[in-house]
Amino acid sequence: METLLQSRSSQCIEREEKYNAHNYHPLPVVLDKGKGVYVWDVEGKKYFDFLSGYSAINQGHCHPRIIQTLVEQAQKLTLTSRAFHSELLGEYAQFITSFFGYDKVLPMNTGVEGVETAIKLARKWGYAYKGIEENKAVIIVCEGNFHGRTINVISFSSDPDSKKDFGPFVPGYISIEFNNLNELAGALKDKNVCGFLVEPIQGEAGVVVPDAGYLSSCYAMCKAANVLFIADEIQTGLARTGRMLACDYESVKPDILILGKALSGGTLPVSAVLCNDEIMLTIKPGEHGSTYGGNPLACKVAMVALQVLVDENMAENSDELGNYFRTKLAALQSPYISLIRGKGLFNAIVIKHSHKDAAWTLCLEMMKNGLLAKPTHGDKIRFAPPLLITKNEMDICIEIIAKSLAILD
Ligand code: IF1
Repeated sequence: METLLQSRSSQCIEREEKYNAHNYHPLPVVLDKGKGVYVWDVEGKKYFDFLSGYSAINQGHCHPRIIQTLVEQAQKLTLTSRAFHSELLGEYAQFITSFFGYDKVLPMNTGVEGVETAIKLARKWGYAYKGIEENKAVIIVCEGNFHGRTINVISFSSDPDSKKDFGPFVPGYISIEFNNLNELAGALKDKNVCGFLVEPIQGEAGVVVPDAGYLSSCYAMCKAANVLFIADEIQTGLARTGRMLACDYESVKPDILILGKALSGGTLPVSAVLCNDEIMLTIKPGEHGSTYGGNPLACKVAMVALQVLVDENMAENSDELGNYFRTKLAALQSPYISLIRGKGLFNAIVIKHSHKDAAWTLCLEMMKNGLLAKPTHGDKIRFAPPLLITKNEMDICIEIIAKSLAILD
């Protein structure tokens, strides 16, 4: 029976291989259901989800309040386009701008659309308020960044896999080392610089946490150079790192804040760019937009997704359980874990082993033992469960990780 049942997963994988692009290399697990911190595969096997849709499912799979809101609104009005007003857009815009303390929001859909929008706003602002010569605006970015996969955004990626053979690329970016204030100081000397775009913690690079004080120093240096500090909190934001925003750890208020992923609780693509009027009003009617941006369904869902984070104290839980997780993981004293790093429930380990695919092997073993996580950039494994995980559940997960490490012996 087990063999027969297993064929269902392999049939699903075969069909996907045949008809779907091969732009990912997923773990060999086929998911069918999700609830809270758990997912089930097509054979009914249960797993802890330690990826959370790359931090899009901070509120947990199929959160009841979010799903109820989604279903109710979906039966009323889903899309008007921005050719007409919808009552929900104004309600949402007021809600989210007051939630984060900005004058205005520009609603988009995917995270990379949010990043593109922020880049457009920074350039517009640079020409209008900094007197930068037209088509000369420059934005400083960090090596190791991940901000999405459009041609413009991969133009400033330092990851060869993200950009090889996708050229030609878009000019107007200076790349500096992340967590290096001297390099930022040097780049800020360029009078054509209008913005500094940074992830407060670099996610895809393997949850790279900068030195304490780095963000606040960057912010101060940008202010002194009349340059916009642009925070990509698409992955680090929305309680993932133990604060509502990772920038909150240093009381930095970005000039432009970019949100995505968990802004919908993992139900549909919703992103948002927040800033004050001087910057936001540089974009005039007809100069930017998207078919689905600010649609009523997204507005309604995003408000409840944000409210759930607050009502269920998810930032506090992320902070507490994140510390607990790193402490318990370190206590294993595994010879195969050379580094544990992260903030809140945004963590990663670096695997030390003679086999180059050891991280993948460990992830396959954890999958067999009921926990789903995936390597990033070869030797790092990201651990990012939904933020409602309990201490008891975390204890079970630590045991699964400890037991699975034996595969590397
Ligand atoms: C993939 C990881 C990658 C992001 C930050 C913008 C975006 C992302 C900080 C773009 C998206 C996703 C994309 C997905 C895998 C995942 C990811 F870092 F989260 F692990 F790729 F690096 N800024 N991250 O993390 O948002 O347009 O995707 O909504 O492309 O493989 P998006």
